[in-house]
Amino acid sequence: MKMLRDIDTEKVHLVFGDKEQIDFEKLENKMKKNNKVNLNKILRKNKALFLAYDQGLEHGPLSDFNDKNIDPLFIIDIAKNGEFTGVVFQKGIAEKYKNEIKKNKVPLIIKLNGKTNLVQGDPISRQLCTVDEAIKLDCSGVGYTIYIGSQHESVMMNEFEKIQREAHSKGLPVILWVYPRGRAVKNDTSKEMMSYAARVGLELGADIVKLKYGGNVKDLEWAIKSAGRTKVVIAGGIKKMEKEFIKQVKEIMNAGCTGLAIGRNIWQAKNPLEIAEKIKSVIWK
Ligand code: FBP
Repeated sequence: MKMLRDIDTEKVHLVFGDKEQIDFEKLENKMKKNNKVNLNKILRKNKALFLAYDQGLEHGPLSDFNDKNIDPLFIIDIAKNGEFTGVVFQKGIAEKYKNEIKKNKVPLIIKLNGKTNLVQGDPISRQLCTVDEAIKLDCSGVGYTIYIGSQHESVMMNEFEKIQREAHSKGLPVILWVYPRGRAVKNDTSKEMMSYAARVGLELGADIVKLKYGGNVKDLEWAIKSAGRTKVVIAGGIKKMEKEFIKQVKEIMNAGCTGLAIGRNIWQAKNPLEIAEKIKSVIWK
């Protein structure tokens, strides 16, 4: 048996006697090796606006939801009509509302880990969905949270390392929520903590790191520098007055962020599409 390599088409041929056939396994491995992470599906003109909706698991339905936004269909509708560059769901919602997500062509980002807020002490958030399951659900990216400063951070870092490797080998972008938390953390949005979180995103190989912003632009600029080639998006936090929120979006974008990954400030708003428009006009000005 002879092996021939066709450089131009990057195919690997096997020659049996005078019969030549393509070695599909080798071909697939080679393709995977060359696979570039595809961020295009979740970015528009290199900017992002993600609609986060994992709060049902993280906070419980009573604290965040009303009669409208408790329904995932309401969120899918906002994501579509508000032209968000991605919507973030846990796998349960992604599975149960698969048809509507597909029909509305909203780029799906599956959050691979999560936890409730019922457990006390240093937080730990374990993997609940695999990269392959997320791919089967037709996702365009995967997300994962690490609580740096928690005594359990190494467990999450280790889990994330495997996810990052697998996702990248399949061309899938990885968004890392990095939230400083636990007894060791005094102020989770201080300059030290924001930039540490950003740097963890870069060091662990995230394509995009999601941070909480404390309101000091200079600190954010340092955090963005610390993230190097990892893009930075900012979380929304609890619902704020619209004027105050838009002002913050301007600060965030002027500082050099790629965009936002927000939930409550959109789907708790009286008119979610109206505020989404205002945010978009800042991001894509
Ligand atoms: P919000 O814009 O609603 O703050 O959502 C961002 C987010 O990161 C969600 O993805 C997540 O559910 C939530 O915040 C977690 O917030 P916390 O851990 O601070 O309770």
